[in-house]
Amino acid sequence: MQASSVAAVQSVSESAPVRRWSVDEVLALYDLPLMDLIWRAQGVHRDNFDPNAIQRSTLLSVKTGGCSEDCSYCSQSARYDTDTERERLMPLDQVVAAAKAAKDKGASRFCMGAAWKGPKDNDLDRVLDMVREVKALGMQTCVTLGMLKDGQAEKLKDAGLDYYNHNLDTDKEFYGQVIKTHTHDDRLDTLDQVRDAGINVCSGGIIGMGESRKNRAALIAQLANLPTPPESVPINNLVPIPGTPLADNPRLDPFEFVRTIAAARITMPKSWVRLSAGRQEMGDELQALCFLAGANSMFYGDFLLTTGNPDIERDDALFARLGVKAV
Ligand code: SAM
Ligand code: DTB
Ligand code: SF4
Repeated sequence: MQASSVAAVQSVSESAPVRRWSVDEVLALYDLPLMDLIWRAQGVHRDNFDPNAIQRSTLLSVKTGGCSEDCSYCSQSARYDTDTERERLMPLDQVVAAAKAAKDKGASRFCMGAAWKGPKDNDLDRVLDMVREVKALGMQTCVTLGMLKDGQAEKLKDAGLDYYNHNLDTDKEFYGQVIKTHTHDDRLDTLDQVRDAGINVCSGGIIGMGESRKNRAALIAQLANLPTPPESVPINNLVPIPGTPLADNPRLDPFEFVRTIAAARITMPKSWVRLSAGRQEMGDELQALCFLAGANSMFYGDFLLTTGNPDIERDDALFARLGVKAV
C-alpha cells in the first residue's frame, strides 16, 4: 500500500463518540499492511482499555440441537445430519451447578445458549429462573435464545439479565447464502428490542464462511453503525461441522481473522471484542496476535456450545505466559 493511502486512513477521526463507517473505510483498514493495522488497533485499544486485561465468559448450552433454522454452519440445525443430538431444556439445578463451577474457576460472566428460532413463553419462564439464580451467584448473566417476540426482552431485563447475545453473523448481502429461514432484518429487529429494554447488546459474527473481504468489512461497518454499537462483539472463526453445508469450506488465512479483530477494535473503540469460536484450532501465538490487535474477551471453559474450547489449564498457562490478567 502507498504511504498516501495509509495517511488517508489514519486521518479518519476516532475521537468522536459516534461516527458512521462506510464499507470502503473499513475495507481500507483491512487493506493496510498488517503491522500498520495492528499498531493502529493497539493504539485505539490502549486509549480505551487496560491492554493487559481480558474478560472471561463461560458458555453453557442449556437447550441443545433440534433447531428449526437452517444456518449452514450450525451443528444444532435439525436439517443437517450432525453428531449433535437433540436434548430437552436443562434442569435449573444443573445450570446453577455449572455456573458455580465457572465462577470458582474465575469466569466473570455466564452465557446460556439455546438452539431455538426464538423462545416460547413457557420456555422463557424457565430461562428467567436460570437468569435469576445465576445473577444471585454474583455473576454477570448473558443468554442467547434466538429471535425475541414483543415483551420478552423486558421480562429478561426484569429477571436481571445483563447481556443478550444475538449475532448479525455476516453481511446483509451474503446472509441469504448461509441462512434462508430468517433474515438479517429479523436479527436487527431483535437487537432493537434488546437495546430498547435496556439490556447490553452482544453482537458479532462468523468469518470463514466463504464471504469476501468486502462482506467482512460490511459486517463490521453494520455493527459499528448500529445506533449504539454493541457493548460486546464476538468474532467467531467458523468451526467446520461435519454434516453441515459448510463442513468442507476452505480455511481462511488466519491473518484475515486478525485483521477482522483489528477492524472491530478500531471501529468500535469502546466495545469488548471477543476472540470467540475457533480458538481451539489456534496456536498460542495467533491468539496473542489477536489480543495485540485488540481482542479483550474470550470464552473460558472446556466447551463452547457443542464444540471444544481450549481447556482451562491451557488458558491459565497462556495468561501467565502473556502476563495478562482476567477481569
Ligand atoms: N439460536 C440462537 C441464535 O442463532 O442466535 C443462539 C445460539 S447460536 C448457536 C449462537 C451463535 O453461535 C451463532 O450466531 C453463531 O455466530 C455461532 N456459531 C454457531 N455455530 C458455529 C460454528 N460452527 N462456528 C462458529 N460459530 C458458530
Ligand atoms: C458467539 O458469538 N459464539 C458462541 C456464543 N456466541 C453463543 C457460540 C459459538 C458456537 C461454536 C459452535 C458450537 O460450539 O456449537
Ligand atoms: Fe438454530 Fe441458532 Fe444454530 Fe441457527 S445458529 S441453527 S438459529 S441454534
